Amino acid sequence: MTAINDLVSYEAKGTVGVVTVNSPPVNALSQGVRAGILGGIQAGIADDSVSALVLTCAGRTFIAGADITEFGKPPREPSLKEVIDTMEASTKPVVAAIHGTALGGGLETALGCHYRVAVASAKVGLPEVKLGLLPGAGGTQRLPRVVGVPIALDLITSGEHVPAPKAHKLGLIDELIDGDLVAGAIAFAKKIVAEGRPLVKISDQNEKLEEARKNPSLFADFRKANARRFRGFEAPENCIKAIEAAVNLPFPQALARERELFLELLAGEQAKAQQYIFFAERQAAKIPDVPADTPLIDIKSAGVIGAGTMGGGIAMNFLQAGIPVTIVETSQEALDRGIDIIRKNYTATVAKGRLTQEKMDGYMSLLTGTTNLEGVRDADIVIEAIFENMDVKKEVFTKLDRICKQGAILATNTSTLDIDEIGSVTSRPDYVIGLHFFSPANVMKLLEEVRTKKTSATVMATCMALAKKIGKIPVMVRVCDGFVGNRMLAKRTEQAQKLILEGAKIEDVDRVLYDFGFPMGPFAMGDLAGNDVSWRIRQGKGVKSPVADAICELGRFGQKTNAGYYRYEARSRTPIPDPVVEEIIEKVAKEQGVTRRPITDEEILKRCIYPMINEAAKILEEGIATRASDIDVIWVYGYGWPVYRGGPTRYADYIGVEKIYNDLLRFKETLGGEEWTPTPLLEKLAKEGKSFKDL
Ligand code: T1G
Repeated sequence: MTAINDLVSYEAKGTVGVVTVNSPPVNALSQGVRAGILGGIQAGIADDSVSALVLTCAGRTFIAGADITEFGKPPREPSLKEVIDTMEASTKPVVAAIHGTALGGGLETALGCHYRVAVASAKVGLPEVKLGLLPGAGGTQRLPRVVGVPIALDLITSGEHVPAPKAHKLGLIDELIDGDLVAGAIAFAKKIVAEGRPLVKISDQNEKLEEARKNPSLFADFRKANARRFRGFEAPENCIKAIEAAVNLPFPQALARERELFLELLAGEQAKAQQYIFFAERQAAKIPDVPADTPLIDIKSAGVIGAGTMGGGIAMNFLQAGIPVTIVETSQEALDRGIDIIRKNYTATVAKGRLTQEKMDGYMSLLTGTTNLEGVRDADIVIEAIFENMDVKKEVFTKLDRICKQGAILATNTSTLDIDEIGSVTSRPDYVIGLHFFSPANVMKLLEEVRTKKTSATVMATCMALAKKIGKIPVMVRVCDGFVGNRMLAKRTEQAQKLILEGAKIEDVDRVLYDFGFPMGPFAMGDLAGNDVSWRIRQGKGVKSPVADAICELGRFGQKTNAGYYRYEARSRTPIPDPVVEEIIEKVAKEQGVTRRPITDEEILKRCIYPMINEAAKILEEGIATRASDIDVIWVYGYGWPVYRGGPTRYADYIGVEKIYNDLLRFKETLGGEEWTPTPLLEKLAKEGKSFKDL
């Protein structure tokens, strides 16, 4: 074994030279890794004792991409292009041996090899678009040549990971290896030499591009079909342009075009914001006062109390992770209804071809329904998802504390109530935690985990690890009214309600926030979620919201009643402005003596967003959130804040904290109201010319 450098080694194993990368955690293509691979390949080419080469990685995965931490720094030789060109030009076949996740530059490196083998558990993909980029080392040129333009367009603009068996069917992987990967790759290398198989240079293959050339509307059709999905993002369009170049230009020129389009994105604000969220998501998983080696509780089974919309969605997350669930309802009728909704959800996914019937049956086989709370006595974690009422929750937690085994975690899905108070009725407050899922619970990625004053480190560490296992992105916060997400949302809602009283049209407020990048505006969102949900919460707190209350008193709960802030034709989700609501607004404005006036889009946007940023600063002052970036993760994954704007605090840094501070003061002067007083932390940042990222 020869060490090429401290990250890459070369060893001749019989007649095959093996280049091994060993650069934890994910063998990212740092400068050292690139130099090491280049040196290893050159050593193998020069080694007369070998007739083929294998490129493999030690540790958990094949190369998982370029080293994102190097972005923004001056490029250093050798470039990935040089490494790939050297492999492709090799006179000896180079075989990539893939395990784990060969992603981005990792897959591009493998595509520069003549052949690729993988274990069945491996996955491959080009997820650069999720970082606001495009595959910048030939991926947009080589992938279409292997799988065809239509599939390449889907894979590159979605960034999805492709399991090795499917990649094998697509021709991306030449052979699936059973057993030891390196041994299998060496055997494969020997086989292709013995058979005299050609040195397959993907860059020379053009058959698949010819097929695309016969379909002139291919790209226009793809753009049209995905316009909504790509709305606001810059990277998908550049991905499409790079693939178009593959079809229309010779390889060298197309590669140069890919580079141009890549550098354009790399320099842009969107890529920086998306990479910021990539690291913020991972940073959020680290809790400063919970050591990384805290022992975890083994969660082998779960209980869910309540089979309503939330309980059913929560249960699905566990079923899909292979964790058996006992779901409890108060009546057989409610239980049957809840389980039927779960079944219908899966059936719909099977019908769309996104789930096999076999997998669905497997999930459903893990689900047990009961009307007896005793059914969760042996569960390792029980999540309560019942009516949002403190007395009812306290009653259930008192019973669960008596029923559940020692060491079981008792979690509540409450979105507003005080979890310290809920835990206080149990003998195990250190085993009580908030697990705030977002509706639909089986879809939304965010899991806002809420620690009480007594939640133990083991319970927190267990629930953070559990979140990943059930496919969620966890952020740990502390107890306050609305925790982090809903507390900030309340500020946006308050302003939205004031804006429509003061003269803004409902559809204008929704349009401004939709154009900012949210999936929909606050009023359309209310109609979708059901205006009665927040109405009940307001009633529970004795809080009034004149317009919102008025429409609910008319039974206008939203889409489910074909009328809310908007009206809806039967079986349609298209919001239609409704004069009835306009009249309600004008009546309330008159009763409150509000003088209505035209309101600009700029004022709508600032009044909806800036109070949220001010509240974020308060949340940080109070220690409710650990980091500003944690707040951004919550808003991107829980409320659809456009990821290409990085989240509320990163957006504040982009606009400039001082500008926001000055606008808050201006609104306080023109509109009045304590809600416009900048919080001390925001004032401090503004006056010191600092940003949230400096915290
Ligand atoms: N660069 C640097 N660090 C990375 C990294 C990367 N590409 N990927 C992961 N890490 C770190 C991560 O920050 C964490 O660090 C640790 O590794 C474990 O990651 C030229 C330009 C591979 C599926 O987009 O999707 O190639 O917090 O917690 O859940 O065209 O990491 O421990 O200090 O996520 O098991 C394209 C990004 C790059 C893949 C593993 N590649 N990574 O998931 O572990 S751009 C990607 C992932 C590119 C080329 C272009 C995941 C993973 P720490 P983790 P995981």
